[in-house]
Amino acid sequence: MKYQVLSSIVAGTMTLAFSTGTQGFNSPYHPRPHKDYTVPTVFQAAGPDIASIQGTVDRFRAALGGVNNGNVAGPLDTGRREINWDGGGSTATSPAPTPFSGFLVTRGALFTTPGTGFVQAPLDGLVTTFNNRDYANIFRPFSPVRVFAPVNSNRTTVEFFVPGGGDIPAVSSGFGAIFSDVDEPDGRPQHYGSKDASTYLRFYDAYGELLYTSVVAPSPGDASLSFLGVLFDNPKIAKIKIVTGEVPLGPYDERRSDVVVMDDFIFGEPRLVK
Ligand SMILES: [Ca+2]
Ligand SMILES: [Ca+2]
Ligand SMILES: [Ca+2]
Repeated sequence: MKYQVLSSIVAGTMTLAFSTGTQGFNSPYHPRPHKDYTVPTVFQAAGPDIASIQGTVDRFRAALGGVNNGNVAGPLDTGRREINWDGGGSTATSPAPTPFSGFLVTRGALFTTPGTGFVQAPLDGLVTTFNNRDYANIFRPFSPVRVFAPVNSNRTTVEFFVPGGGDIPAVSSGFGAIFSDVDEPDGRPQHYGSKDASTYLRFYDAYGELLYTSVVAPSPGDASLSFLGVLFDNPKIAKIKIVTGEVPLGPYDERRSDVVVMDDFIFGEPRLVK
């Protein structure tokens, strides 16, 4: 036993000695790249209806790559993927577990939440799922008729994989999402009751380093729509953490808290980590 401990210390020392001056020599790990921070391009819009964000959404699509790769297996070098949560015209209320792998193979995205799962639903399905009649009026889909939300949480994590299967981790150049009824902050001075932003996204690279954080712009009133898209100069986003609203959806009055749901996710083709 004693001998084993000693020999492992010696082995460790020798490894260190060899490493000096031969950076990365025989390393089983990819060396972390030097900081090559570039400011991403941010696309954002908010307003009372679809028309208020449509132009910005379309400009983000074009910037990601004109072609929607649909369910084509990767790896592909160009284009984008989209998830509209509409199930090809479904009006069903569809609960999903966490991790939610329903789009892992077809689009290359895996979703997790600290909550109990997710739901894809039309507005009346939100009413029944969360036992809140207000939800028929305070939200609006961007792509009809279903929206997307975590259950028993306001947090969603997106991770990219190469579309086509095999669970191969991937990175994307950009990610955008549509949100309904982001109310805060409301733009008034703090002492008039404005609050912090309720809805924001954090972007991480393949090494777990935080790349960028941005809040989602609010719009006053009911059933507003907001869009936030963030585009980097090359594929580097491995994961996005999304916080939607101040509290999870549930049977409370939304006048007390800002509650938010999601619609379309639009992202650059998930590509192999280099
Ligand atoms: Ca939709
Ligand atoms: Ca509202
Ligand atoms: Ca709200």
